[in-house]
Amino acid sequence: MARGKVIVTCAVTGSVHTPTMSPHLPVTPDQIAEQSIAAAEAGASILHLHARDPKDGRPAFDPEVFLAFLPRIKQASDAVINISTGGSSLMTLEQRLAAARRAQPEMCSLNMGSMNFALFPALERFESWQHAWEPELLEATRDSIFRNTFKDIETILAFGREAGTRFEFECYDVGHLYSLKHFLERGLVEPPLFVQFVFGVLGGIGPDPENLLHMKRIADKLFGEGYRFSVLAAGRHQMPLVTMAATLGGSVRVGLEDSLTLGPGRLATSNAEQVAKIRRILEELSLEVATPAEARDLLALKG
Ligand code: KMH
Ligand code: ZN
Repeated sequence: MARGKVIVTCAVTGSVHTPTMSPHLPVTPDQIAEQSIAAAEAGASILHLHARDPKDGRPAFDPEVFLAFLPRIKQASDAVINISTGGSSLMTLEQRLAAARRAQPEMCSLNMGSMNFALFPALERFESWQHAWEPELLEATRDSIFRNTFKDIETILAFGREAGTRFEFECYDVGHLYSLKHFLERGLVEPPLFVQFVFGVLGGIGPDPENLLHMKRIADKLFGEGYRFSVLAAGRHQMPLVTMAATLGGSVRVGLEDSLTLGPGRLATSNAEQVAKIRRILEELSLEVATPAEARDLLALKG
């Protein structure tokens, strides 16, 4: 029975970390494709994907950059492709949607509210940068908003209805669960919902175990049997909180988008290394990992 299985998502590169922070962060299409395929081979059944400018690793939205790696991943693996519509907080909504409109994937992320989304604390941790855009981007997040208005969310949902794309609903605080409930009541989203609880982004809910229990308690109340939760946590909180999620019956997201490390003071050398680690933990806990086919079935994806 797939119902009790854990869906492992790997978020391969994101737009939060920058090349100076880790030499292992994939940035070129080749690197993104290779690391995605290896993550799928290690046990990830969903690949959450962003693109980067191959020249300097800057977050990118051009669909052509996505198309330089998406077909390679699809050809080499059966994993579910999940394209970010969050992009980066410095992109417009249409920039964030451009690749999804073009590729019409099985799944996209959908961020459930507007918020501060700060990267600037990382400025203190590095003395020099490989590229001038890195400190500039981090500094810009001091005075920008990750904009996801109700109308923005409706626009992305309308895209999803047309494309047959379902969503990873990213909820960074308890209020975002109530916003999702609002869309459920309006009939604009349908169960089974895949709700990603996001912990540890500066501007969102903190990475405390009590917060995970509270998010789950409220989501259980709002969505009952009609949802499946997954957890991602930023930085060093990643493995402890996703492990807690799995023991509570949830799914997990790992990957270099969310954390560059494998453990304290140790950079992960690839996305696959993090997938392999959570897989070992899950197996030690006698929890089974869902295959891509089982994930499609559990989340009612178009396949
Ligand atoms: N970087 C994560 C905290 C998105 O791509 O839509 C959130 C994220 C957003 O994955
Ligand atoms: Zn993302």
